[in-house]
Amino acid sequence: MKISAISIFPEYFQPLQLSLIGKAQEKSLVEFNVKDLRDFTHDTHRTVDDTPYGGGAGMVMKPEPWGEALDQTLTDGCDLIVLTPAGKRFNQRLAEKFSQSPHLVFACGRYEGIDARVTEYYRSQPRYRVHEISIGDYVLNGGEVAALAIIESVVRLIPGVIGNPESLVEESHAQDGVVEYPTYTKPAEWRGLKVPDVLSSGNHGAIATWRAEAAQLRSQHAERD
Ligand code: 6GU
Repeated sequence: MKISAISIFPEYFQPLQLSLIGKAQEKSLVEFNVKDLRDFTHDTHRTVDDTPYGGGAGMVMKPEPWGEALDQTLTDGCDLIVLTPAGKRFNQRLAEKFSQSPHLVFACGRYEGIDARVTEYYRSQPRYRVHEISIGDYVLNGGEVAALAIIESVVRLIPGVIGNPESLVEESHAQDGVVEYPTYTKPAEWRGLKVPDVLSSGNHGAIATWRAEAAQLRSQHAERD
């Protein structure tokens, strides 16, 4: 899979060289590249934003640098992911869908967002799929941190990235909104707290039942959809 990101803060993506994702790159399972949006400006100040039509606070990202950057980055059949708090809420289903893509392109907006014609234009191009995505109901200064979260959740689903693929089946959210059961390891007692007896019983049926019930309780408590 190819992953591209466009941002005015390309250094944000430095952590992708670490750990799991770094290894996936070494194994050529993913190829990551990041572009600086300011490289697609033509004025001495490398301007990427301007005041909003209609007035109001903040600045809006200009369409021209985004158009030039995206024209040079998008490929036929790619998924363009525009990060915005106004987007569709990201979840494990979308992570699974994106993990099937040949090429993900992350457009990281800052300030009050990107001129709305940018998504409108690329949506009108049938060779691209455009997704406006949010990672939750809170406001970040820009899309970079959201892109990092999405990239990590997607890359770990690519076959060969995770050592034991069975861990992907049981884990939290793999089954429609049900989170994982609580887990324990040695010692059997820690600070007066004991590991539930059933887990040492050797009774695999009883263990499975206990885990299913504990997962249900946890899911209700987490109040997820
Ligand atoms: Cl994708 N961007 C910004 N700026 N804030 C967010 C977000 C994205 N998702 C949640 N909050």
